[in-house]
Amino acid sequence: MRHPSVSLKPARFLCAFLLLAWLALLTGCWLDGPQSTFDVKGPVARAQLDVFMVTVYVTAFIFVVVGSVLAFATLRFKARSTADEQAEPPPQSHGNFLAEISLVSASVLCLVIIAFPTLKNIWFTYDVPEEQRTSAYEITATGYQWWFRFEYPGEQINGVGPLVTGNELVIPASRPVRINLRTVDVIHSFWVPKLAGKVDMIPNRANHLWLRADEPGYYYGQCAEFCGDSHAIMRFRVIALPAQEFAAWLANQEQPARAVTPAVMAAAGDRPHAVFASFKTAGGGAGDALSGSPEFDTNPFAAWKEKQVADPALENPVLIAEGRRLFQQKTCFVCHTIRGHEGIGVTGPDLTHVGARTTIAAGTLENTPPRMYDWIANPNYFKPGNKMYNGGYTDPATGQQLINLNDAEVNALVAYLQSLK
Ligand code: HEC
Ligand SMILES: [Cu+2]
Repeated sequence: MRHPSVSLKPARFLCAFLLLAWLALLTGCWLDGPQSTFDVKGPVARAQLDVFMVTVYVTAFIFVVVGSVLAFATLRFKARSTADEQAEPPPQSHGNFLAEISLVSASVLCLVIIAFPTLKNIWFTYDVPEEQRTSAYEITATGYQWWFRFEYPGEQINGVGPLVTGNELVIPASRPVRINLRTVDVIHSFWVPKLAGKVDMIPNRANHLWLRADEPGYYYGQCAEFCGDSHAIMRFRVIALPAQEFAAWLANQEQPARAVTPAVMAAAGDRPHAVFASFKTAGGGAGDALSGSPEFDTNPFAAWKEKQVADPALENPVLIAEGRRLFQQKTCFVCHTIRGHEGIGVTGPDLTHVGARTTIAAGTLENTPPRMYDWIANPNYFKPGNKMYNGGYTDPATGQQLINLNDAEVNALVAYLQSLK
């Protein structure tokens, strides 16, 4: 006897699958991930979703109509007996003016229905609407293989130039933000699915986009144009803050890097080094797994807020001072800027306030001491081919380590960088 499921026709499987997929879509269980374009949080993303949905409705309508006619014809006119099969085909005709005109008009109508919102939203998403332009905040985002640099042309720091940060873009909420898009190397693409996107960052071309976050929050961004080895983990975050908190954040960022002064050292007294025994994880420096997305204990926005404040009780000034010294000695400073301290490099992310970020390595790892340890000990494990690795760590040809760091040194560097709030 045949097993009942064997007799199920493939068509039935297909139907069942489509039905389940449709149910899943309807109940929304696939649609609220951190990078979902269906869970929109701003007017630009909403306009893009609207165009998408209009297209979905129109094409779904076409699918149902054409599908029904096809199903009807297939069932109604199928051969029911051998006689049917052997019979002459019915008289053939060619061309029916009425049918053709109606089909052409119906298609044109469908396209017009799609074209109206599409054209309207192309204008809308292109630039900040005229009436909001004066209140728009301007930022320049630059793509690097494989991280993002953010510059605030409106915030000039005396004798330095505009404020620069890396990988975490902090913006004012409920206010249009106009983002200039640049790249220093290949084509990248700037995409924050819940807010807006995506627009390419093209060499020698001044692109831009605009977005607005309806509410304060923590949003996920991603490079959306294949750009080499670590393209898939070229991520970033957007943190939207209420006006006052944004102003406070700017004021803090404009400060030079936090220095653990002798006064702080005195206050700390003779705290034992043991508290900071090692940031090294059991995995052995390289981490146990390629952590795809950082998991926060709390929600990421709360985690971000916690990161903004230093807790001197958890800091070891001696270790921090040692880390600052090593940052020069191990040549980290040639690629990274730490404004006010020794770092002056521009080929890597600005680290002036790196301790206040929730992620490192362009949104790849959560910014905790153990994860930072893992990153500094072996950056190429997490981001194959990254420029910190190739430029500063290991000779790609021979595999020989160019900067040798032992555990104690990595610990000190981590303590130092984490103190930069
Ligand atoms: C040859 C240039 C170069 C040198 C030298 C270098 N780095 Fe980097 N560093 C980079 C680049 C490029 C990145 C970005 C990597 C990425 O995310 O693709 C980076 C990323 C980082 C990050 C993560 C920052 C963030 O916000 O994502 C930290 C922390 C860091 N480096 C620390 C160090 C330390 C400590 C040293 C010295 C031991 C060092 N770097 C030496 C180029 C360099
Ligand atoms: Cu990219």
